[in-house]
Amino acid sequence: MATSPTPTAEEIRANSYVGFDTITQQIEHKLLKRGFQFNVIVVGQTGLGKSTLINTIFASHLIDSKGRLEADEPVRQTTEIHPVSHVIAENGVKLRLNIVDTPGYGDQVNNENCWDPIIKYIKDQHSAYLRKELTAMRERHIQDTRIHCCLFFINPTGHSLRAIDIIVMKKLSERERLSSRKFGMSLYTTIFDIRNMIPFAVVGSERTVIIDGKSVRGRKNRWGVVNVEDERHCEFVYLRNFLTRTHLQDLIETTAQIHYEAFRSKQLLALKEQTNPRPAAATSSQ
Ligand SMILES: Nc1nc2c(ncn2[C@@H]2O[C@H](COP(=O)(O)OP(=O)(O)O)[C@@H](O)[C@H]2O)c(=O)[nH]1
Ligand SMILES: [Mg+2]
Repeated sequence: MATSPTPTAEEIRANSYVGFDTITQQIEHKLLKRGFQFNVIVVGQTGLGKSTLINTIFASHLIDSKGRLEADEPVRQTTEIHPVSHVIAENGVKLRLNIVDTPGYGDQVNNENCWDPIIKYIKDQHSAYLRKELTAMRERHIQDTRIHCCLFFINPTGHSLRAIDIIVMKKLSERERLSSRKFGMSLYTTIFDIRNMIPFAVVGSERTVIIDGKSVRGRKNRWGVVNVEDERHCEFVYLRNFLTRTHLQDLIETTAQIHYEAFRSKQLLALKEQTNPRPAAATSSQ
């Protein structure tokens, strides 16, 4: 908890303590009451360890290997994109997670256009937010389903990337390029260090193993044991720390202030154009 400096005895005695220094505590109180929202989409072939990694990052069993929230939920056979919601808490801080699985992505022989539902899903969340924002009696706090982060899984074959992965990564980053050109790169500068590390070579596990007498999350294999949280074994810690400990707020803010803002202004300008078309002469002079 942030603490504001307590007034000194002298300040109180002189009756000069006003108390506006408590505004930071007031803000914190309000934020804690509301909680935070973080929306992640995971993209990658079945069996690459998407569900396991999400559960490892948030140290909770949020999704099972079938992409279900509860074990008694029917197994989804379709390739429909379906978010699961979960509230986790740490030291009084509530985090509502929306995890969007993309079942079946890249599993087919013919994967043409398999990225369309993913791109559409991301765009639809922005449209839904804009619609809610534009109603006359809008809610004070609009429920946010806009995707803050996309975890893209690549098969660690050691061979080059699959053509489909390159296409999809390009499609996903087109949105980013578009908006950063318009709004400047300032918000991104902080993440350049991490960009040099991408892709992360990570191991996920929900099981614990004993290493040097300590119980850690890890995996046993033919060659020994992997401690997920040991930087000498894999890069899980770098990814987890980036997502939760250093850039959670930055990812949320970048989505709202850069990606959504670009989407919003484009939509509103198009709407204005529709309702109030420019005279032909002005258009042709462009
Ligand atoms: N060796 C290894 N196996 C993993 C790893 N992550 C998950 N698995 C295993 O791979 C299988 C598929 O994992 P799952 O998380 O369901 O993959 P998803 O289909 O991409 O969601 C399961 O048997 C996991 O235990 C990993 O980092 N290393
Ligand atoms: Mg899964």
